[in-house]
Amino acid sequence: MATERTLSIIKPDATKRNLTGKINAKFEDAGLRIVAQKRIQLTQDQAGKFYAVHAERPFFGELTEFMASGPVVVQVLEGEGAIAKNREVMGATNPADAAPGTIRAEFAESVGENSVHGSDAPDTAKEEIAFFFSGLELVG
Ligand code: DAT
Ligand code: MG
Repeated sequence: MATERTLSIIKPDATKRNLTGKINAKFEDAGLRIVAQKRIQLTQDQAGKFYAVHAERPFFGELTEFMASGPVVVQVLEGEGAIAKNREVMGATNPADAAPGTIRAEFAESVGENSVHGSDAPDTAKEEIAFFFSGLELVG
């Protein structure tokens, strides 16, 4: 499998509870390398642009309000099959369905406040990395 990069976000519920280090340890233990990382505050409008694919969903307002409710840590993870591996380490969207040991099983509070985002495919990973990081911030 090829080396890939994927976009990860540590969401406001997790940054508020000071879980950035514990979540990063899960990534590193799984063989993912954090090759770019920054802590930022999104506006609801920016969160809406990032999650535009969900604009018609009934939870869109709740989702964008939550994503703007506090700081997030956006990061690029790199490794063999990083996109799928990250989704595995994250666990299912709803923490009630997430496998034991996954980030969402251990830390998520609800389906909405579920601690992490991860890109779901090579095309979205590329778009989502470019949404947050410039070429200068991405060393080889
Ligand atoms: P994922 O984050 O696992 O890729 P998704 O892309 O289906 O899940 O949805 C994006 C985010 O939207 C998800 O992390 C939390 C929120 N969300 C999804 N389904 C929801 C629901 N039924 N109620 C509230 N928020 C929801
Ligand atoms: Mg998704």
